[in-house]
Amino acid sequence: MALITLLHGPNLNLLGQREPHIYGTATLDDYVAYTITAAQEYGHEVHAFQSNHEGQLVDAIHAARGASEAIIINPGAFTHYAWSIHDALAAFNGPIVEVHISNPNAREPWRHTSVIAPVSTGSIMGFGMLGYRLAVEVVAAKLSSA
Ligand code: CA2
Repeated sequence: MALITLLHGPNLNLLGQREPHIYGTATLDDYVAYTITAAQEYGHEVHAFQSNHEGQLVDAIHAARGASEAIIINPGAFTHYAWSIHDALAAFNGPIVEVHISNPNAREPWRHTSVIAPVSTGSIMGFGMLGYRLAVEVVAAKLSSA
């Protein structure tokens, strides 16, 4: 059994309340429950946290060091400019999966840059909630081969 830290960044607490044409109608609780269910299929546990504040996400990544085996993170708009999150993730030992509900590369040019991608094991984007299951599968495979 491994502990996976699941992190969500700013505005993702509004999922299901606005912009359903982009993000669908599922709520953040739905995403978390779905990820927990997927992780349980591999015998893994999920600790989920969402914040609208960059420093709180940095703190959560620090807390995951030595406590969690893997991180799945949707940093929201912090993806595109939050170097403090990049640096915190760089100090984490274990698989890191960057996940996005939409495909930022198919949207505005400013979303095409991810400062998280260089310190991630890999990125999954554009597959909605399914992306979270794919992230769990990646983590499970990486941990079982570690
Ligand atoms: O597609 C994703 O998962 C994103 O990380 C979502 C971020 C966006 O800034 C990234 O470029 C891509 C935005 C999350 C905002 O979520 C809302 C959800 C409902 C209503 C309003 C905002």
